[in-house]
Amino acid sequence: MLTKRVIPCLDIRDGRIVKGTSFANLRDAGDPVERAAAYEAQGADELVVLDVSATPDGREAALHTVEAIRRAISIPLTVGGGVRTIAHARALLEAGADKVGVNSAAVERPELITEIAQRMGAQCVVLAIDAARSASSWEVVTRSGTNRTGIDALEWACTGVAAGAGEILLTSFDEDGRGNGYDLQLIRAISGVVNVSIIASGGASTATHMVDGFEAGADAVLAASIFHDGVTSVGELKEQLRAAGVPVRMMEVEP
Ligand code: 0VR
Repeated sequence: MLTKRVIPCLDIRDGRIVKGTSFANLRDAGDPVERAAAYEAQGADELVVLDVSATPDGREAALHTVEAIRRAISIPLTVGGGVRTIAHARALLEAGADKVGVNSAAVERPELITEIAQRMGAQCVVLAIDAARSASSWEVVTRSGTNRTGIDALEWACTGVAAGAGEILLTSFDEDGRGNGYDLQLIRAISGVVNVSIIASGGASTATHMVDGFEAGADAVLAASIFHDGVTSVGELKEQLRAAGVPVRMMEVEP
């Protein structure tokens, strides 16, 4: 069985880590480079960096942040936030990202997924789906949760994978930042309609939440708040996941 991945997420605005609840009420949560290096040392399998800057200047700063993070870590790095063109995706990959995440721009123009996959490989394309509960399913939300698209998240996942997405970063808008666990029904529903890896995101605060996420069909678990707030470390979580029978990569302990 493939090892399951634990992935910290750095939401970055103007060069600083920020964190909120359902993408709002953002508070400062530290220095990106320092936290990235700390998470790798704790045993993180990958890192996701999400640029949530609101201005073009912020976007420019994000490229420099990606370069600085790349110099500090050697684990796989996915970068998303505001990726709208091939040129932007290429700039992020040249700055050191291994994969790029696309959300809003892909919803508006699904061809973007195919364009990136064809030029850089499907393994580079992470389709970020932010999903909010609706009356009968889940709805895709874009632009940092401010735009409810009316698009069914399950249908969009299928469309995105058919267009060339190599992986899905699945964030529950409702559970983001609340620490009550992932939206397990959402993970179960999406994993039932696509055959690419799913990274669960939004709401995890304990190892049990992560075990539940894996059992619901996730191949990897992402978290932000619990790591930034020091609730636990990646290493402690992985010890608990291993004790629960989850195949995780454990750090070699120095002799
Ligand atoms: P927690 O582990 O619950 O803190 O959340 C993990 C993950 O959902 C968030 O780090 C991230 O996806 C939230 N996303 C966005 C945003 C945060 C602030 C502003 C915008 C966005 O557009 O996704």
